[in-house]
Amino acid sequence: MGSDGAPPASGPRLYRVEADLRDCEVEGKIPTDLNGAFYRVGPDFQYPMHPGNIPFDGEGHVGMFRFRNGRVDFRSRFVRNERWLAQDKAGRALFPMYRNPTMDDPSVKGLSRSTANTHIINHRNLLLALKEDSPPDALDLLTLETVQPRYTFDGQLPSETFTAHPKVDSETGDIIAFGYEAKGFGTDDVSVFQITPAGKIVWNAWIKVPYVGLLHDFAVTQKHIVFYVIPLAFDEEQIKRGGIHWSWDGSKPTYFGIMRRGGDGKDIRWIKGPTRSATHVMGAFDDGNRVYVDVEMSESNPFPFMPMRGGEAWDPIAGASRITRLSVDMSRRNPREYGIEVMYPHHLGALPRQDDRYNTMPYRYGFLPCPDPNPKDPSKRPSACYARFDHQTRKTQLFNAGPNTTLAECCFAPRSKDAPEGSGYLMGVASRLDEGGRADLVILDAEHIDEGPIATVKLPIRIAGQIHGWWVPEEQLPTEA
Ligand code: V55
Ligand code: FE
Repeated sequence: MGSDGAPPASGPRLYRVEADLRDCEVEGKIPTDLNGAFYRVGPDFQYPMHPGNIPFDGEGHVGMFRFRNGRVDFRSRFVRNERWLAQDKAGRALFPMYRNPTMDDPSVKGLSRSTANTHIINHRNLLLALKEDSPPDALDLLTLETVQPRYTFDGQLPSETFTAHPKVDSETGDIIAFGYEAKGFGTDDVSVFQITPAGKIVWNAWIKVPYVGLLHDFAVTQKHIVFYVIPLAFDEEQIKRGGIHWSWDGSKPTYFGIMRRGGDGKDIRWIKGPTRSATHVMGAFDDGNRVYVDVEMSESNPFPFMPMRGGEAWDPIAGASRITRLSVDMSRRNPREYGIEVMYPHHLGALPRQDDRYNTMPYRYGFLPCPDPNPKDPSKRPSACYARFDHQTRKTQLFNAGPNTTLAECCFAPRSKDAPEGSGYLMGVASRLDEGGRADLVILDAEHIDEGPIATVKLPIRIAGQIHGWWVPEEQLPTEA
């Protein structure tokens, strides 16, 4: 997870502050063509973290920056799903270990284990809060009240789970999504499906993975679907010992799996590759017979809190990721390997984004939070930056958030529905460590991020940490007075 929202070094173990702020203070000027809402979600523990548990298991806390005519309101709420409500009633944690149901309190049998803490998207008139081990929870887009916990698309959801990284088809607006461990805990079944904007599931295929690993994100192009199986693998022994779901098994290869969209999944080709980690996709596209998938890639376990299966120490250098272009020549009947090209060797970072209107298409611009690649004073901790990459020229632009600040993932908002790629705003939450983690939402011109913020929304408080965020333009929000 991003290191934003850092708690102070001392004080209570929990934060949990739900907020409502009208007409927030702004430095600079909110552009009048920025209308809609920026949603974000991240883990915020409801009860103190159980020993041995990890930050990825905190309860989902959703934040909304609502932009209207140059003004902005902020609201945040916990997702009041089955888990949160049961724990609230009991007054204690009932799901003490990340994705380990053997540790659950017996009273919660049959309830959804979802924390809903990873990603958030709008669908029809709902906001779906996502955790990849469970179905979504549906919230009201404006009040952030949980209106339909365990949302199954009116019973159509073919999988027991739903990814945190659905994609939106650039042509149809359909959602392409999948569930892994789709037939239950630890199963090697993956269900892939397509949902229309009206909420009808119009395509579903089933595949099996070579081994059960963290299948956090995937890539969708106009013709293909690509999975990437990494050695953060299901660890049955560790689970029996009361530990978390995954450990890093450095003896395992990666598998790059490609299938055609619209088929039955039997055509999937698994291509073996070197031991690597890749958790997030920046963008993916077809070009002739080649399929390209741009990911954040590291040589080993990127998460210090995920155990190493061999007991070795976590390695921060091998765990650092870079934007890396993977590609496969699909004109060969049996591709034996996939291409690996590190695109920007000097920029280390995770949580890449693009202009999401290009989810399935050739794209030119990508964005990434990264430490300053050229710090002026190398003896100090490098400042947090956002980088903007132009894949056509391979040139980069940098926004530097200044000292003692962390930056959450950024999110792109187009200037208008039909604006050219990358024309619009890039926003993200900066946490000021010298001010107890107080939050600023920084708004940049996405074509000139090096010019600094156009506007900064100054919150008076720290807000919950963020994993991912999502922009919803005004025309996709319900009308309100
Ligand atoms: C990620 C985050 C998760 C998780 C699995 O960034 C992978 C990746 C916040 O939870 O459960
Ligand atoms: Fe993610």
